[in-house]
Amino acid sequence: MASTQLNLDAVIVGAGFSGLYMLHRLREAGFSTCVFEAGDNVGGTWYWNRYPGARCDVESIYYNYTFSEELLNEWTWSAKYAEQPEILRYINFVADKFDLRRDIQFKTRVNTAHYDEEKNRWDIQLDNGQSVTAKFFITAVGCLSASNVPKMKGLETFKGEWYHTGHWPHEKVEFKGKRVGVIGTGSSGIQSIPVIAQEAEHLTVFQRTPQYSSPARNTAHDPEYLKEIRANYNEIKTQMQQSAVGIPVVQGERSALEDPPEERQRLFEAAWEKGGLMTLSSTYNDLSINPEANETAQEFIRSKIREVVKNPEVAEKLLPSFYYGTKRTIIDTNYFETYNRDNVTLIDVRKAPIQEITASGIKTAEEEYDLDMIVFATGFDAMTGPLFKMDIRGKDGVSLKEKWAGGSQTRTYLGIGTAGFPNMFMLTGPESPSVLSNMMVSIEQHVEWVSDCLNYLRENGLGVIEANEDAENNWNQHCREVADMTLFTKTDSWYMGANIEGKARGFQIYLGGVGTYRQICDDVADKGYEGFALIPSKEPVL
Ligand code: N01
Repeated sequence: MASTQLNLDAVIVGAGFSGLYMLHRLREAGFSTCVFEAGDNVGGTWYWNRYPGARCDVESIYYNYTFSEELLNEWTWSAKYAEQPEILRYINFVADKFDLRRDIQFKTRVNTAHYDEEKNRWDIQLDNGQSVTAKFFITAVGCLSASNVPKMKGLETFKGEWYHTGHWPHEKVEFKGKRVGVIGTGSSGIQSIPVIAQEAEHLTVFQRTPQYSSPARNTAHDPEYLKEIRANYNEIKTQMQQSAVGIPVVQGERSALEDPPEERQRLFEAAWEKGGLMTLSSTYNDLSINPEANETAQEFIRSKIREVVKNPEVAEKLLPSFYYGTKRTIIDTNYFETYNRDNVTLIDVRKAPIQEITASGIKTAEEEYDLDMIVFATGFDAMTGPLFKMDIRGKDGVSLKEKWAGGSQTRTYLGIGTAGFPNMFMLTGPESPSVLSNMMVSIEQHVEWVSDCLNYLRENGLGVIEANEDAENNWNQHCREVADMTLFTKTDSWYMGANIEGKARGFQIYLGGVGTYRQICDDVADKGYEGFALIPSKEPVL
């Protein structure tokens, strides 16, 4: 980026899927803008999460940009579920195609972003000492980008290698001949464990909460199938946008309790055989809201685990008991089968908690395990974590962290704006559908909404847009009410902030569905950005 370009219409933080598209849209609309990105290349989540086995659990045909027909026709996904290197190649392809790199400053972290009410500008300090001012401050920092390495006594004394899945090295990590320990059995652990087990001399899995997981049944794409998808993509795109979670899903129309056990078993078996993210959870319409219905799916998966895992004691340790679907639904390739290998040991750290990391491994309340490598698949400080990594201050110098009281009082309007922080937009922010949707659909919707909004402000001579407190309180209440109608809020999960020590509990995702959400956002815009205060510009800033 040219060093003279320090006074911008918009600063965008992050060069993942959302930041790249935001850059493209704003540049096309004639706004001066720049992306600041901590990594040395594009990709965001897919740049950092390079751990073995990393794949997207949303089918590749739905997990791409849809804004450009040309782009859709130029890219062909090799498999039903794309692996991380292929997704990263795709993101690089997009960055090259739209010549995005010239407005991205890599290896640059935004440290602070302070709103100056007098000047109506955001003052942004970068970690290289550079300052930038911008009319608009747009965060495209992702929901799961602040890695969580739990505070464990003695980690600094460990003589071996250790990695977090969300910050995986760019060089190949060698497992061969090593005794590897993996802590964590969420999506990242469940994807990486089978792959590490194939290479490592021995793998010890430290599991705190057993998880429900069902087979992905990944396959290479049939060219004829892709041809058909391409021919019908407009219709598919509409279905994605109007759906509940951003992928077209055939949702069962009756309660799990309406069917006799044999029929339920038949449908669950069919879903298990078919594989895929929403297949099992969509079999019936009440698995996420009715505890008794949920129990039928729980028991079905537990029976599958007992069937797959040969050692009954190990199988017993792997049986989950929380409400199915209330932690992220996981699909896997040979996860439970991995526990049949001779070189894999499962340790229940709920029963015997990890006490400390020693120079030579991990010590639990029962035993000490010698390890050459520890892999932390321990997740993220989700939603608010990536925003709190920056010192963001709105009117009167109030920081976002103070306003949201460290996360417990998180309040947004539509998950896009928050009162007291004028001209700041959060792409896939807290209280939007974000992580409980196909992120690509939610990202495109937010980016398009924000760029339309900036165009509207410019066309109408408006200089300030700020969420009203009333509107945000109502939105916050609505989000909570919708979430409380489900079983999601009954489980300790990262959705609830429960995975981070000291983080207050609260459900920060809008569960009303991406189709409904899109309609709400469109209605707000159609009504002249109802719920936002709009103030005429004192100067022709844009
Ligand atoms: O993280 P997680 P993740 N001692 O928080 C355990 C997305 N994603 O990186 O459940 C011992 O789900 C923790 O135990 P518990 C997806 O949205 C998508 O796997 O808290 N264990 C849990 O088992 C996903 O949900 C893909 O009791 C500790 C694990 O670590 C999100 O990212 C792939 C511990 C953390 O699981 C996060 O997934 C990967 C401790 N002190 C990720 N602290 C796709 O396929 C934590 N744990 C697209």
